[in-house]
Amino acid sequence: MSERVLLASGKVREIYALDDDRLLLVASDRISTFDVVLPTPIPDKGRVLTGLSAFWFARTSEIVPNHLLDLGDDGRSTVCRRLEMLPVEVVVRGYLSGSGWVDYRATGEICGHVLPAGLRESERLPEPIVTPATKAAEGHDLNIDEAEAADLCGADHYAEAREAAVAVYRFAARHAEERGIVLADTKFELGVDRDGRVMLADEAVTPDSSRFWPLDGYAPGRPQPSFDKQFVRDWCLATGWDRTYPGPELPDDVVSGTRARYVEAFERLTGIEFDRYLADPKVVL
Ligand code: PZK
Repeated sequence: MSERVLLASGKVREIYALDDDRLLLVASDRISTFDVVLPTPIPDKGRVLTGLSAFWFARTSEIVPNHLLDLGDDGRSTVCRRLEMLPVEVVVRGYLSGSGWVDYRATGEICGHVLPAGLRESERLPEPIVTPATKAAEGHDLNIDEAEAADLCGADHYAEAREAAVAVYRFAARHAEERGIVLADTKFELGVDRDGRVMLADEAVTPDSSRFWPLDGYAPGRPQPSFDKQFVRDWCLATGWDRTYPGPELPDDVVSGTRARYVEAFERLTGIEFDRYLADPKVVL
């Protein structure tokens, strides 16, 4: 008997308190593009993201402990340890894209990291870099440098968090590349338990917290297509949508094509048939 008390609601998921020590995270099938949640869900998207997170948590627990306690039979909910969350998101970037590319082009730096001159959009960086961000008022992320992140988290907690994040990124990026997916960057959220242990929380290395690019056709010098959302983005923009609320309803072929891309990402990365996950989610653990 666990009463669920809604703690927070994100764009595409909810988080409930079960008791003082445990939370329930539930991933919906909602999809956002250009920061707008669309009116049409993508069936099983929440299950794909939940299964991928659980897969990575299970395979990286020797690198860094994590908040995962149990995976629900519905495939979209997880029971997690309740932590004191660090007030920064820890983004690890292995490639030059998004706000990193914007900042690099303007200044030659990203979050205080001075990079070699002449890098192209989407190019692989000499080494992965950590670019922390804070949640600004309107839900938008504000990039900060690592000294500010250390001030906000405490130097020891930040140092542990960033080392864990880089190690998990390296593990996941290598695994993904062997399966035909470039893990361009990924955002981690970490927290601290009662005993002061830094742990990975939230979701881990999903398409919603990362940039996944198809390795086939990867070429620096231009933006790369998103492994999961490119059909949705292309279709939405082709309608003439101005990227403000509300977004357009998606036609069936865009929904089914996008679902297929999420399922393909799950199957390539986990090596597990998605139907097996639906029958018994714990196969990813
Ligand atoms: C926590 N969020 C963000 C996630 C939302 C909002 N293990 C944890 N302990 C304490 N707090 C959190 C977590 C985790 N994960 C995460 N907010 C609080 C978030 C999902 C849906 F609406």
